[in-house]
Amino acid sequence: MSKLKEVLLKKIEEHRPRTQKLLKDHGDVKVGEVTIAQVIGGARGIRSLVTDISYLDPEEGIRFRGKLIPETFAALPKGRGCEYPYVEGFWYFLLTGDVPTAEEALEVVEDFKARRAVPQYVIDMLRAMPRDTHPMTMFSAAILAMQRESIFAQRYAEGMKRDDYWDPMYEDCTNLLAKLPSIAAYIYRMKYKADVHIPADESLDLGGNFAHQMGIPKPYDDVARMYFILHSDHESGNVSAHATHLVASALSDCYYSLSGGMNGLAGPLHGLANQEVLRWLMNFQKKLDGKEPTEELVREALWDTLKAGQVIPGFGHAVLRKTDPRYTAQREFCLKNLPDYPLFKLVNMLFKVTPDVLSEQGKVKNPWPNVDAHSGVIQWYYGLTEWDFYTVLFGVGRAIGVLANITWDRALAYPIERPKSLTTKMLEDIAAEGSKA
Ligand code: CMX
Repeated sequence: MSKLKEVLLKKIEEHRPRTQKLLKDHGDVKVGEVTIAQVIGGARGIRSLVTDISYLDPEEGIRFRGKLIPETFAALPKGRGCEYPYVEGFWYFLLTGDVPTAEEALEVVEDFKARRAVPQYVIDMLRAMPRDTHPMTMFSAAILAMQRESIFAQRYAEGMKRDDYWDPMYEDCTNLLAKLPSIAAYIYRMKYKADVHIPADESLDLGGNFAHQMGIPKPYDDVARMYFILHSDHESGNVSAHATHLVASALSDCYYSLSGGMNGLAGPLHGLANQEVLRWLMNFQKKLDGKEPTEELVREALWDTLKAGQVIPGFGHAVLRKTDPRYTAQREFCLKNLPDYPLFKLVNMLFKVTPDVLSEQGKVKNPWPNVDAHSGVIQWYYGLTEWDFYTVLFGVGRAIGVLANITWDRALAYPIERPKSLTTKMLEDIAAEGSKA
């Protein structure tokens, strides 16, 4: 058994009694109350999910296993000459809560390399799809196509003890995660780079090999590591995490589950917002017709978007009430590496103007930028200008978090999800009772 699996098993065995005790001794204790606004309003704020892998505080932003983004970047082992940690070491960290040593992280790097090869039938299937298919559709289809590889599904069919579920789930999740960057790079080069492909380089870690297979030189390897880690996890209630967890709760394997999660990520209110930001910026530049952008012109364009009944992509959040630290981390990268880049300056102008405009409109609970407001700028700078690919990058990153989570779902035997519905008439009756009281 690998070191990572040994540590994970120990953590699972230590954790199980905590969940069992909560259920057995305190199952009736109330966690909160639910209002009609929450029932109609997308379950916003209802506390009904458990994860120890990340926690999102509205003011402070995300913590991965208790660590803020800068603390995470600082703590994890990095390759020689790299500024950002190994994604594989981050996987170890998310799964176990322990910061791996360089040696432990490198063991995972080697394990991922051994699992990296993409089956030929996945390539054949991608090639059979019309080339104008959205890259997220291709990505999700590729994940689903590999379901026949599932060790969990096989072992379940053979009859396996519940306590053992986590093991084949871990194997499936690791197999799948190790292949995702190569699948993404294949889709990218097939669609946008004249169908010319670059074989994997066995000497490289996940981030390094992704940059290599994309055909983008250094420091894009570090950009990839930063990007995948930043997008990995945002606790469990966001659409991609929740969808993955929901599908997995039926004991569907990780191929079915992650494909479901990716389909949610592909929505414009979620992960697709990063491509929408670029579309907005490019339309704006086109309207400028060579004129220098000014704050006044940005303000006008923002109001045009709002008046047309559209959202400003990259701004607002269901939980956060401050600027997203994932935005700030990317901004800091830009300040260091591309401070004078015109697109970065334009994004800065949006950062300055949009919160005022959204506050003036008076609808949003959070007028500040989220992660998607910034991601396109860095990609564009390094030559990745095909913005409809951006959500696939988000997807590779998001997979790290959600696959770690569903491995733990199996370890703690979380049951099938099944919230209860009400009819509108029932809500009206509850409302009438509430008004009387
Ligand atoms: N532009 C215009 N209007 C916005 C807005 C924005 N950026 N953000 C929220 N609103 C509107 C909502 O549509 C809602 O309007 P209605 O009352 O008419 O329905 C109102 O403000 C209140 O919404 P909220 O409670 O502040 O936000 P929600 O929790 O409902 O939605 C989110 C959150 C992210 C979907 C929303 O802010 C949004 O649509 N943002 C733009 C798209 C985006 O950037 N999505 C990516 C989020 C991060 C990610 O998941 O990747």
